[in-house]
Amino acid sequence: MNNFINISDLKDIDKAIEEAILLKKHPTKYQNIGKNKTIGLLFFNSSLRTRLSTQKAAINLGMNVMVMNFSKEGWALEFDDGVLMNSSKSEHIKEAAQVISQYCDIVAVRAFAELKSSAIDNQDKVINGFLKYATIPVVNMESATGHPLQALADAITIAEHTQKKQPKIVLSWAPHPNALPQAVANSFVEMLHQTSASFVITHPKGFELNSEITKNATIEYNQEKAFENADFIYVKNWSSYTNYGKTSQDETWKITIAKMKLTNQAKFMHCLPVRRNVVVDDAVLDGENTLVIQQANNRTYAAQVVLKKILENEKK
Ligand code: AN0
Ligand code: CP
Repeated sequence: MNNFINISDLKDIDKAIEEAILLKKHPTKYQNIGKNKTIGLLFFNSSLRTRLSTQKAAINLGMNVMVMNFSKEGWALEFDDGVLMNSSKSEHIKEAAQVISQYCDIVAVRAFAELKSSAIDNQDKVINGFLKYATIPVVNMESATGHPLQALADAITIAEHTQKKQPKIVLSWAPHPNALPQAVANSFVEMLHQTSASFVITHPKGFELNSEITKNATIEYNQEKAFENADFIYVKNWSSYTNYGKTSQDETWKITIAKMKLTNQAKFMHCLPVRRNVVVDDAVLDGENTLVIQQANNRTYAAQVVLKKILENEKK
């Protein structure tokens, strides 16, 4: 594997999950793979889990890590070609990516959707700018359209908590005060498409995800109906794709104990950060069926599997 931009960059997701579970048992077994190699982690947005777990994964593989909060510390970058750079942008991605490629062996990038225009966000200019001009492998730490490291960690967590070949997984929208990207939901759906799980997406009308990503997935507008017999409830807010960037705080969609009781004692999942009692009630988040802390732990092994494959330059 050279770059990790989408979950489909993994040749075999089931094998990657197995390998991650092995790495979890012996995290420092491959400490020589990354010896004298450097990863640069570039953040255009805030992070807790992605920053620390990717750093931890690289350390477990013996790599050196350089972290840069690009939005605060870097020059403002221009991503369009052929522009007259006489405004606020000081440096073009063309130079920046080539320069970074001389200092690092892998570059990982976080750059969220701006949620102003789907046409612009779908171009995923930041990660694609790095892909175009960097001469080293590029890893997606949440781009405008996807968060595949999260989806891989979620797949690992689900595998660890079910014996079923076809568990019922529900991706449920939940309310939020801010307009949030669709990236986490997109990658979760892309990941589910690659597994044998049966899944349902539930959200209010008008909150459909990009139909190219959901393809022929089942969509159920009645959240309570969707929850029936579920083994996993994966919760995420996303702003509207069709009415791009519009949000909703409709509290009838909040995750409550009463709703969880409709399920097959389902496990509760969320990528974090989560707003308590807005997205989900304390009683659910603090209950015995929550997997959120385990999910965050698996971010390390998801990243470690990906970095290991890149370091080994496994052919697709
Ligand atoms: C981000 C999002 O929804 O994409 C990051 C989640 C991993 N969440 C927030 O900004 C709260
Ligand atoms: N889940 C996740 O990506 O968390 P951070 O935004 O804290 O990295």
